[in-house]
Amino acid sequence: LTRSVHSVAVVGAPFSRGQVRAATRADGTLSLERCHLKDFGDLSFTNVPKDDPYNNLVVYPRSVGIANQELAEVVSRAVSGGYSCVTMGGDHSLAIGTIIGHARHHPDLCVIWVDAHADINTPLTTVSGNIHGQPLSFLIRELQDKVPQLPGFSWIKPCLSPPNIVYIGLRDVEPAEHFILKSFDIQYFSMRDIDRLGIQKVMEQTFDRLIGKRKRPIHLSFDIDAFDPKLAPATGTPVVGGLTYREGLYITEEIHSTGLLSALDLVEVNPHLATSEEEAKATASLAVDVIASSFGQTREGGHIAYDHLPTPS
Ligand code: 5AB
Ligand code: MN
Ligand code: MN
Ligand code: MN
Repeated sequence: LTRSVHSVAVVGAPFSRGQVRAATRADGTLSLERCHLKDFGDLSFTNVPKDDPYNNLVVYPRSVGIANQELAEVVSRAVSGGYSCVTMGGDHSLAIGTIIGHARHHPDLCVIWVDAHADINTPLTTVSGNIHGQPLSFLIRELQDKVPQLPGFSWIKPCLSPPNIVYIGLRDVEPAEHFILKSFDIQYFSMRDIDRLGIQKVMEQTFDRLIGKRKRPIHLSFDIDAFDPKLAPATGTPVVGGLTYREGLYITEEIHSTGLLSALDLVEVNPHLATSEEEAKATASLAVDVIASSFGQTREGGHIAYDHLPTPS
């Protein structure tokens, strides 16, 4: 009987300046079977006053920059302390800080980005101006000659290369983003690819690409809007035609089975955008399922509490 125990750090990052509308941590409580949880609390971010848009377009650059700098510290502390680090967002701009913080301790990490969106606009290609649609552009080394330095971003050191990133779930990719994915040969499995291959082959090919040659730590950046909006309505940028519950949990079960998950972002859960209490609850509990499944909760059950059966007397 094996009882593998994970030490998991939980960081709340109720950060929302990477987009115009607010996003918050899903829910106060989280408990995971077979895991030692250490709550690192909710970070309180400083909103920089007079945080004027860059180019009259990109909103809150200084607030996003400083918040991510603080978050990177916390994540790198957690990971160096031997924890797998779960960050509950908050909008997806926080992946700038979590990935940089994670990479300080594990420079060889790879990223699985589960999302309806590619989040790889540069500050010069963004149409919305929201930084939650841009985080990957600041992280990829090979892209830096196309990325201007935003105020508040001078501390950032890009730490990813195209071969170490795989997307799953894409279905709303802007033209400039598509150009970037193609010209840098970044692998993605769109919803169309999932329809064609099935989620099992998608996960096989994901691992072939990322850890086939060499085992390395996995950073899973999971945007709840990857799921179909019927399942995850309480999010800022829902897109029809998303992952089913079963596809989503298959992804996290397979990632858990690698034994390589080292950090997880669960982002874009925003109870304020729910139109009813049920919608808010459904989205939050889906987020909890994603986290639990990433750390070993299985749909088939487990016999951890049983090592013998009761005998009739
Ligand atoms: B999310 C869009 N591509 O850049 C943009 O939710 C959407 O973190 C970004 O994936 C969605 O604003 C950001 C239109
Ligand atoms: Mn996203
Ligand atoms: Mn998204
Ligand atoms: Mn395990």
